[in-house]
Parts: sequence; C-alpha cells; structure tokens
Amino acid sequence: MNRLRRLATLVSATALAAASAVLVAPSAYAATASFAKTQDWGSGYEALFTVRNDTSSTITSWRVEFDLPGGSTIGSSWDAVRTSSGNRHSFANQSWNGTLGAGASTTFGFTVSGTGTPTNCTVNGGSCTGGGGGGDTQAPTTPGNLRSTSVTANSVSLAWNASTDNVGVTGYNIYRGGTLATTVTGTSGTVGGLTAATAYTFTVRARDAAGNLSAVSNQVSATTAPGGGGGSTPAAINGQLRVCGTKLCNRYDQPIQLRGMSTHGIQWYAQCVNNNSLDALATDWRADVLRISMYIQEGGYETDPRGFTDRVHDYIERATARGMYAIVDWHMLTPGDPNDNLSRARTFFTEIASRHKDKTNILYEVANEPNGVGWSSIKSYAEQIIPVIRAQDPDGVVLVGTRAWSSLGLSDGASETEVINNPVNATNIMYTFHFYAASHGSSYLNALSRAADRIPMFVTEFGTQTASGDGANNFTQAQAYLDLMATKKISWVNWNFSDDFRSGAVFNTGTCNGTSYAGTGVLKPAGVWVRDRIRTADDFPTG
Ligand code: IDC
Repeated sequence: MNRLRRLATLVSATALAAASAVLVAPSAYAATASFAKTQDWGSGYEALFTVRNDTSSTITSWRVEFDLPGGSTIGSSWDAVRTSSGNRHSFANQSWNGTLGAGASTTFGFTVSGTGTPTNCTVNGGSCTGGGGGGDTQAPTTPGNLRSTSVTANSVSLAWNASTDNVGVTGYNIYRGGTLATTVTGTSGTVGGLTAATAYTFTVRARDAAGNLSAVSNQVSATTAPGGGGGSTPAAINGQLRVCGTKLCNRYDQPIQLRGMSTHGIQWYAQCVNNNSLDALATDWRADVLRISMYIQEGGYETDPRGFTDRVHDYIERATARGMYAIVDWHMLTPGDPNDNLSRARTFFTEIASRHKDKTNILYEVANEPNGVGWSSIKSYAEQIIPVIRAQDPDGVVLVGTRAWSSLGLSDGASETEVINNPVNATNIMYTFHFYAASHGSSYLNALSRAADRIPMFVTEFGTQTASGDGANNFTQAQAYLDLMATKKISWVNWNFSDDFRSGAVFNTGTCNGTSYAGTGVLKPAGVWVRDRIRTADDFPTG
C-alpha cells in the first residue's frame, strides 16, 4: 500500500471511529484492540485495528491475535509484524509503535480476501475488549532483591531479579517514592534527574503481556553522590578515604582526623537512631562519622540476620544522606574469638560491601573487641574476612580489632609490639584501640601514642568513664587522650549515642521517646563534654 493510500485510510478510520463510536469497555488493567472495516468490496475488505493502552502506566509492546474463519485469508498488512499459523493471525508492534503511554493508542491495518471477520481476539494475552471475557488477570511474580548498583550525583542505577508470568513479562516499572519514574524491559535500569547528596527510595513492579502489574518489590534506599565539589559535608569534602603511611588520608592525599559517635547496640537502642537524632548529630554536633554498632550475640545479628542487615543498610543510607562517614561495626564481644562468627561475618560483609561499594563514605570494622584469644588468631581472622570485603569493595578502609578488647594487648599484659612485629597481611587497613578514661590511664595512653607512630590507629570506641560504660567521668584523663589524638590525627568515636541509663550514654533517659536531640538540654554530662569536642571546626585540607 502506498503512502497516500495509507494516509487516506488513517483519515477514514479516524472519521469512522468518531462517527460510529467503536467503543471498547474501559479496563483498569489491559490494553484493548478494536476492529473496524475501512473499505469493503464484497469479495474482500480492508481493516484497521486500534490498539489502546487503557492501563495507568506505559506499555512498551503489544501483540494482537485473532482467528479468521476458513476461506478468509490475509493479503497485505502494515504497521505491525505479522505471523500467521493456520487461521490464527498474530500482529506485533513494530519497533517504533510499541510504546504507548497511559491512554495512548496506535493502529495497524491489513486486507482480507474473503468475508470472515476476526474472532477470539486477544491483545497482550487478554481480551481485546478489555476486562471481561476471560482476559488474563494473573499478576506476574514480584521482582526480587531490588538493589542499587551504582549512584552518580544525579542518578541511581538499580537491578533486581526477574519476575515470571503465564503470559510473559513484558517489562518493569520503576517507582521513586511511589511515583512512576521510568519503565524498562530488562532487569536493571537507571533513574536520572536526581539531586546530589539526596536520599531516595525506589520500588519496582513487573508488567505482563496482559498489562497486569505484580506486587511491589522490596524498597531500596539510595543516596546520590555529592555534587561536583560543591558539598560541604565531611564526606563530600574528603571523599574516598585511604590509609597513607600511619594516617587516614582524604581524596587530596592529606591526613585527616574524623570525630563522631557510636550507636549503642542497635538491637537495644534503635529508637535513638532516627532522622531527628541524626540531624542533630550531623548539624548540631557536626559529627564526621557515625559508627553503626551491630552486636552479633546478645540478641543481635545471629537472631535475625536479614533484619539486622537491613537495619544497617538503612542506617548507612541515613548517615550518607547527611554527609557523614559510616563505620559498619561487627560488634563481636562474647564469644571473644572472632573466628567463631567468621561464617556469619562472610555473609554479612559480602552483602554490605556489595550494596555500598560505590559509596565513598563506608569503613568496615571487622571485629569490635576480640578477647580471650591471641593476636595470631585475630590476624588469621582478619586475613580471611578482608578479602571477602575487598572482592566487593576494593577501596574501602578496613578497621581491625586488637587483642584484649582492642587494647593492643595491654589488658592481657601484652603490648603493641605484637601487632607491629606481626601485622595483618593486607593494605589499606587500620588497627583499633578502645579506652575508657576512668579505667585506662597513662600506660594505655602511652601505648596508643607509641603504636600510632608505627601502625595506622583508629579509636573506634572510647568512654570518659570506666570500662563498664558507667560510673564517674574522668574528663581530665579523657582530655589527655583527645589532645594526643588531635596531635597525631588519630580519628575517634565516642561510646554511645543513646539514652541508656549509664553515664556513658550521652542522652538523658527518655530522650529517645521524643523528637528533640539538639543542644545540651537533653544531654548527660558526658554528652555535653563530648558534643563540645566534636563540634569544633574540622581541619580537612583540600590542597
Ligand atoms: C556495653 C553497654 C551495655 C551492655 C553491654 C553488653 O554499654 O549497655 O549491656 O555492652 O555487652 C565495650 C564494648 C561495648 C560495651 C562498652 C561499655 O565494646 O559493647 O557496651 N565497652 O561496657 N568495650 C569496653 C567498654
């Protein structure tokens, strides 16, 4: 058929549709296809099908099928790809007319030799007239394991596991905050047009050939990367960290010191980790880093691996959205041999590192406080878990606990030399030291000072009280540590950001039942003291 004839056909079809009101039942879930003769010469006719998307979301393909009675055959056809088998005829969209927005329509045409008209018409597997009459109503299975695979300053890429369906899955809808953002045909996609350093949530639904939508997938949060140099948060300024000699260096290869807070055990004090408290930590306290303390025992990870892993994902996103670094603390404590939880650690860190590998603000703390176990066992554990993390996230800094509750061995009567003489066989790692100022006096301080001149040290936990996290504060001794750590640029994190009754929990009891976390009115003395020391100006060289 020549172009003029086709144009004339289209015009007459439009007129015909308007005049005789070729109506189809509106359908909430399907495309529809309506048949109309556009010319009839007795021994044959020319016809046009109008395919309309009656769903509320875009479809990216369509296929109309129908029977013609024996004796009626199709001659030529246009604007669709035809395949015929016996008296069943199938018309699929061309590459250029498969995508139909909500409410949009398109046409295809053909000529028939004979007088028979289409019966048993389906479009995308459902009835051509929409809802009634046996259209497919079975929804595809829900897409699984939705995850963010990478972020830029203005886009988030996602991937998920495929859905299945009886009439075939034709594509997926990606929703941002519940609103349709884009549609794709494969099991991955990118949402663009986003704002830098902003947290978003995404879900996905599968579409089938009949236009049915699956249930909503798991929700994933992702935070866009900081904008090009414009950010002023600690994570935006410093970017990906790496160990340089004995120091922690920023993206300008300049040594920096991070200062911040550790959560309490997230199995007990999740109520203290919320948007209000984290806003206060980032903007009122001006913290650089949040340590996410996930116990393994004592009601922690081992009781609900999925739930605790998801909680850590969530806290990472919230820290990221506020421009803070996030230390993922594998808070093993009892039993004290980290090897006892090695297989759990493999599972956990594989998922955490794989999900967050494209972020530049994650540090991995692989063993909170080994105890009752020698340095060689800790070193062996570290040399097994570090490659697990590196396989996913090659450039994340890893923090390794030391003997006797991360005292560099001192609380077992040993010293830092056991680490210096027999370091972990890995790069881009630091060793941790924990102190409680009312329990750990100058011999501990001196060991930290000596060690920091030889190996990279990070104080991932300290308190101003006794090692119980309770009792009287010794601010004088604590200040001596802080002075040392400022001089040597040793990063530090204080225990703990909760309203536990003990003196080392910064908030007054009951604070986490409310919504106010800023200022000093909600703080115990240790909280007032440490907030004052976190919120002083950072020294982050960018030259
Ligand atoms: C303490 C908590 C306390 C909890 C206890 C359970 O303050 O509420 O009942 O753990 O094990 C550490 C540990 C850290 C301790 C903290 C204070 O890493 O888990 O928290 N501490 O005792 N090492 C030295 C002190």
